[in-house]
Amino acid sequence: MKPSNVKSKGAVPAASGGLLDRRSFILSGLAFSSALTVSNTLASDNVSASRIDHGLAGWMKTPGESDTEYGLPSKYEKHVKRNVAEHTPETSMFSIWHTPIENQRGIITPNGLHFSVNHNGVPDIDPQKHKLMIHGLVDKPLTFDMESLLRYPMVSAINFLECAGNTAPNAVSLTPLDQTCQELYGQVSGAEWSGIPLKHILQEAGVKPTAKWVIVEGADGGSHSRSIPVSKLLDDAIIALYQNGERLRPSQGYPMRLFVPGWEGNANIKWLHRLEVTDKPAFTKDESGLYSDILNDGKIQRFSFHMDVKSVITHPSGKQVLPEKKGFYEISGLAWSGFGKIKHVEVSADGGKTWALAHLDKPVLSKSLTRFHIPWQWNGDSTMLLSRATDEFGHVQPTRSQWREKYASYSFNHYNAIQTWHISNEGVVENCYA
Ligand SMILES: Nc1nc2c(c(=O)[nH]1)N[C@H]1C(S)=C(S)[C@@H](COP(=O)(O)O)O[C@H]1N2
Ligand SMILES: [Mo]
Repeated sequence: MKPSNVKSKGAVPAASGGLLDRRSFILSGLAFSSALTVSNTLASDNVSASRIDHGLAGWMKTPGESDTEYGLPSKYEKHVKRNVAEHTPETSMFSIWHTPIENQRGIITPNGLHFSVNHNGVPDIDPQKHKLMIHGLVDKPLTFDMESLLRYPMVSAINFLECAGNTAPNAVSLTPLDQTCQELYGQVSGAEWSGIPLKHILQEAGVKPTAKWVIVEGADGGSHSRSIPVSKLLDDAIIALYQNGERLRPSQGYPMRLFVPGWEGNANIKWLHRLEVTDKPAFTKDESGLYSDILNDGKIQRFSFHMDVKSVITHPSGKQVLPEKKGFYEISGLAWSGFGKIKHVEVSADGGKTWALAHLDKPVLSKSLTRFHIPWQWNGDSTMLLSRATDEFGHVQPTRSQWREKYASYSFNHYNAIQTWHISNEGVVENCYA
């Protein structure tokens, strides 16, 4: 039976456009399956051995290969890979690599697919020779090597990381670019980050009462650096040493990085080597240049640390083609907020006229990707799919025009407007402004 033949008898509509109430959908016991039916001949008992053998694939008849020391994805999954942004070719020192989020399920991005933004290339750091120092407005300047850091108590949390420039094409392009979810939204990833709470290090060094800021510097040639308020470092910031259970990948800052949950990617200094405690921000090139946001009235928003509430439907999404011209699909996507937890996600299948609440997968964690789903019976007409997230503090995603009103026309950071995917009656999914 094809998925389009879902018996949606008993499933209650959740909004117009074919969105179904997920609970009633599951309870209605719809035995939908896209699997091939097992032929009666093969399944029956008195079938001859040779006929069964005929149906067996080669890998069922011989022992397999030996395993490897460090596992890799199946060779059949080679198409699932990061891509590098067109305007930052991989040969350049400044490069942006996107996570293929339309291939991801759940809320954790595999380490090899974590997005990456490198302003000065990826340094090759020998952990034996790498040092972290803290100095400035402290009682006791300190230097740590890897061995001493690895002995500190550690914490872990699942958090998203998003570049302030994620989805910039939709912020600045006057017409919607026909791009994939990876190209438009691939500068966000989710991981479990483990490391040492910054507060332990600051307490040990003894922060002077006049200290308000810390200038955090990376060991990449170019000394990427940002000023971070002491209050954030005492709150939930960590020196991350592990990412999804293994030591950080070089492109994520091996052997250590600053991780400031919910704050713009740029502030999460990779290849961390220096913390200078001060009473004022340094206005480094990396915070006064690309990462100050120009508002519509020409004023500049100097520090915009939090990543605002945002969501995107990943299934289906840009440049995909729905395999059946009408029928059942499960809409799924990701939502996140740099302020805290996602409270709810609404989905529209009629261009924003009516909305239904999507189901949120557990756990719904603070400052983490949150996976949402909603069943959809598509009638085959062209339509528009939208998602709109609200966080626990009541922040709601703006429309694109509301977002545009706030910022100068060439401003592209912190774009978090509602995404619209247009579905043609041929099932082609395309980025669209609505
Ligand atoms: N030292 C250093 N830290 C850095 C950068 C950099 O170029 N150098 N890039 C920043 C930017 S712009 C982002 S979005 C995040 C990306 O982190 P990721 O590469 O682990 O995804 O790292 C930030 N930290
Ligand atoms: Mo970034």
